[in-house]
Amino acid sequence: MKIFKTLCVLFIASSIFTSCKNEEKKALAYTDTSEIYIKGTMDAVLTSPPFVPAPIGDRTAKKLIVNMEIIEKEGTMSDGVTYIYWTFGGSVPGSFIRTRVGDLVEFTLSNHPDNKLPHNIDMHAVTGPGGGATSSFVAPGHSKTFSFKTLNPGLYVYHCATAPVGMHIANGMYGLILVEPEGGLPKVDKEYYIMQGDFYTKGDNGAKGLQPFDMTKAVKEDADYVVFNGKVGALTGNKAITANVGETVRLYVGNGGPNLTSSFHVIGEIFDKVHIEGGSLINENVQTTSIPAGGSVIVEFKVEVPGTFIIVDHAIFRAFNKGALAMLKVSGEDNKKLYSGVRQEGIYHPEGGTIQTMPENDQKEMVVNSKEKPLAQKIADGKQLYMTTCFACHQSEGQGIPNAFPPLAKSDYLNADVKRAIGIVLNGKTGEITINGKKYNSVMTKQTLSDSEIADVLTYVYNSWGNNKTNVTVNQVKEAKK
Ligand code: HEC
Ligand SMILES: [Cu+2]
Repeated sequence: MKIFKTLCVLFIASSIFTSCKNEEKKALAYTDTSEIYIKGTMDAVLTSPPFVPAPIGDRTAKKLIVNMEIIEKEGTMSDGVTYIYWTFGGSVPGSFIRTRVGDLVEFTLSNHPDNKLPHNIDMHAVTGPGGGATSSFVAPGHSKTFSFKTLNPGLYVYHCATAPVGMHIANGMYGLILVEPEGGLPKVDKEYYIMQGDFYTKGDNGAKGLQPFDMTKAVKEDADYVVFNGKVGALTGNKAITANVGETVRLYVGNGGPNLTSSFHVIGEIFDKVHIEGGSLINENVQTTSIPAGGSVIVEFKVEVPGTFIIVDHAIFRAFNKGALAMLKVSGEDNKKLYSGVRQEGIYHPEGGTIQTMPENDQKEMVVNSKEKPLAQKIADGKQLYMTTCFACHQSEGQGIPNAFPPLAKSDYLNADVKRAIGIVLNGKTGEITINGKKYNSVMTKQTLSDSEIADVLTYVYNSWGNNKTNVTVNQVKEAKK
């Protein structure tokens, strides 16, 4: 070390200085964190998801007082579906705890007197038996205090570890505790807290009413709901997380399980940095990152273009059929250099094996000259299109997916206004709409279809599944464009 320092001094004026400094920083990380000196006491600010407390910045290590209350309460799993959640701090996931390495955390766990069961907490950030579980086991109407020193920086899961452990976790008893390194994590513009969990209910996905926990399904790992932040739609529509073009977003992402590993992915973004497994190793330029049950990850990415970015578990049926779907809404100016939007429409002729491009003007002329196809032909062509373009969201019988994609079958919204329906396929749709008495607040992307294709697909939809048999003409589509 001494020789090293001397070298640094020798080269102080040269560019090598920076690399010496980096070496010293690295050396710091290896100092014995159990020896970090504590200066003063402070109360920890805890936040409920998707928010996180303020960064620690350059504050010194302190005695950090954390008070956590366990609350058992009924909440909403999905539209018309309720569930008795067991929570740390009243939310699923539980309150976010933010500390720095070397803090002495004095942790008090209180079990609300109205609760029915004893609970405890196992924090993966704790070095000690049971991660605190043995010292924190607490009956309703009681509280327990224990303390621990944070020795390793990283993002850690905490959870209840009272028997049957799986059941306590399955009911929502998990959250995240962040231990920042000396000096804090690098500054970013937006930080959010997201945690995945799998849920097991007596009734299958969508079955209404208060749904009790199903132990048999949990043992089989046959989840009815896989969700972010405790419920279907916790982070969609007007509850989406937000950022502005040019900002860097950092997500603290956990996976409470109890069973499933998450294939965490943001559609239309690439993670610039991933703290693998919530630790110190940073990977770069990652599409999908794996989060084990009882594990975490920190991802960072700059948002360059505006739009709605869908956050999913890329085990994709979980996203579109079980609820593992959230949204990040980015506002700001378009950047056509980075992302063009639709530049040209083409018609694909499988027989010819070529993609023929069709500039907008030519298309109009062709449409003017072409006669309206016979109804049966339109329905047949429209069905083909439906099965490749619309089917993924609105489903094969137009039945949609509850809370995600509205039905087209017997849709009062569809049948009330043809022009509006054409507009939706032409331009996409976002914002709250009510279909057959149910509210949807989601995103339908603009569909890349020609005028005659839109006429065909809508004619097929209107002539199927009990709809009002409207024959949508190419001229109506052209009218709607004006
Ligand atoms: C990526 C998923 C997705 C695809 C693909 C998609 N839609 Fe939609 N669609 C939606 C969503 C989500 C809404 C509701 C938007 C909102 O909440 O504002 C919607 C709404 C609608 C509505 C109005 C509401 C209703 O149920 O009557 C119509 C009509 C519709 N879509 C037709 C189509 C047609 C026709 C196609 C294929 C050409 C299609 N959609 C493709 C997701 C999709
Ligand atoms: Cu518990």
